[in-house]
Amino acid sequence: MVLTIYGYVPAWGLPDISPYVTKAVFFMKIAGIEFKYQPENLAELDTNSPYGKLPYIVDDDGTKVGDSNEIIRYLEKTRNINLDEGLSNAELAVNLSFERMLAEFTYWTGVIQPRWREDAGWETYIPYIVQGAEVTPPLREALDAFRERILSQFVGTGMGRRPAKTVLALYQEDIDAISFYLADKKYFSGDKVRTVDAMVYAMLRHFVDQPQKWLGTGYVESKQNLKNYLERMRAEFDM
Ligand SMILES: N[C@@H](CCC(=O)N[C@@H](CS)C(=O)NCC(=O)O)C(=O)O
Repeated sequence: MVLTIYGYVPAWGLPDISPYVTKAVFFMKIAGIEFKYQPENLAELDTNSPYGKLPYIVDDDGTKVGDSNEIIRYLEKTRNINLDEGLSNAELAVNLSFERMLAEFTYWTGVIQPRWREDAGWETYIPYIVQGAEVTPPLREALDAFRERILSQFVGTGMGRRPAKTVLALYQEDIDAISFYLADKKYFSGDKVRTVDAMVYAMLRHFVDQPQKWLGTGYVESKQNLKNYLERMRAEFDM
């Protein structure tokens, strides 16, 4: 048996519609870890997943781990992997800050706003979520209930109460920061691929590849260094 990672569904040439699942998958690809991908039964998400969120993994000995960061820490320990070897504490601190910014802030502006808050974005999203299946009234009801679940979190963070233009400005500030920090480096943290690249690359790919058109569409692509970085990562790791 091989390690299994549970996600939603793949889409747009990405391993999963969730950036966190994508990040964990990208980490395993960069680190050369073998895994199997399995779509989760959403009706059982709260009971199956340690935190009621995706991703989670089940290792070949049955160990279950939830949360992309905990998964990475677990894999580092059990597979004796350290992509961050040689980085100073200051470099690690900067990487952690960008990681947290993308995961806990930019995610809401650049993923939740276009896909879940905006009605047109939601209608665009549905066929991908159901993978082309017929949307019967009960399925539509279940999808809309899941949308409400996500939107209540969005409002809970306060981001979902802000006007679209404010959300856009915050999104652009974060993208600017990533572009400035990357500068002309090969990878996000220097000349070697590091753990942080799994997150930076996963999130940027989601912002660029998602089909929902919104005010932020095209902003990442307006930065030549981010475009080069995406092309480099894609070519080098075939992901
Ligand atoms: N901190 C978690 C975040 C995971 C997360 O928020 N996943 C979203 C999908 S992108 C989710 O499963 N949401 C369902 C819910 O919150 O009800 C991680 O890094 O894995």
